[in-house]
Amino acid sequence: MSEPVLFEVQSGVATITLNRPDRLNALNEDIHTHLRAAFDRIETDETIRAVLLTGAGRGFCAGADLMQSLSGVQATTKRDLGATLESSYNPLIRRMRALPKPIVTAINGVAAGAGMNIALAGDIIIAASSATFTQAFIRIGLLPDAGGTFFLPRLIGDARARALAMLGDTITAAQAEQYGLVYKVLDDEIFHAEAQKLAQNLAAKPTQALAAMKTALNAAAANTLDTQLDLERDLQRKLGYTPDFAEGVTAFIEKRPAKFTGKAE
Ligand code: T3D
Repeated sequence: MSEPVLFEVQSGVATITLNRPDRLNALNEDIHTHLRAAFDRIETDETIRAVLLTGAGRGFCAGADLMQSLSGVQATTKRDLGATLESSYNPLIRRMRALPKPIVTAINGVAAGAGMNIALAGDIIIAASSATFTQAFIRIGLLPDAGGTFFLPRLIGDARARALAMLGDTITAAQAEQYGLVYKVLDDEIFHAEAQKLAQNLAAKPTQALAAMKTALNAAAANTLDTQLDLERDLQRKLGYTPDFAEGVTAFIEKRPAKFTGKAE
């Protein structure tokens, strides 16, 4: 049987590929277990400086596996979905946002339900031209979870967020780009190669600065301007002592490309 999650590290990039293509990479406990292991490694391996999360086959991820986790006996008994979110989805979203390394979510195909919201938890979201997005929850009587009600209005505004969530409409990659849901749409033929290139570009950047950006941008959602200015000051103070700041300035003066190590000291 093939692994439900493929994990590969190359040139500072950890590539995670959800790998249940016949189920459009729907999430079951096995996938969550493998994702936890992947993030354990990413968090501790200093050679990993960027993450690429994508899917195998024609789907990115179709959300929770409705056949396995909500079928048969379980569907007829009352089930605590909050417990599933607490044990699997919420820790994943929290880890992705808190990870001090950039995450590219590369949406190669359909992204539905929690699959779409995991996509939105990435730092840079790119989509193949054939990708589609749907907040499928309403079709099964649920609300968007895995951070959907947080990410959607912030990315595309309240009006569109409410409509997508309440109607469960499917939007194309082009619409997602127009709404500001994704950074860029790329042709299917070049998508995987371009996604790798983007992740490798990030892996060669000053990692501490990227980590500080994540901290600041995550905090901005809840902070006042005063608090945010203080946070920027504190983070910039730390960055000023990193070897990558010294290297960046030296390279600028010497008119050569900078070679960043990503190290804190
Ligand atoms: O505890 C908890 O689990 C709570 C957490 C909830 C979080 C959630 O994510 S709830 C939302 C769950 N997801 C959905 O409701 C989406 C269900 N899927 C669909 O609506 C459609 O499949 C898609 C719109 C995603 C794609 O449609 P289409 O026409 O391109 O493909 P398809 O033919 O429907 O699917 C292809 C196969 O994948 C098919 O299997 P088959 O017939 O070829 O054997 C289909 O059953 C399977 N599949 C698709 N989505 C799921 C799935 N199998 C299990 N779970 C799925 N979510």
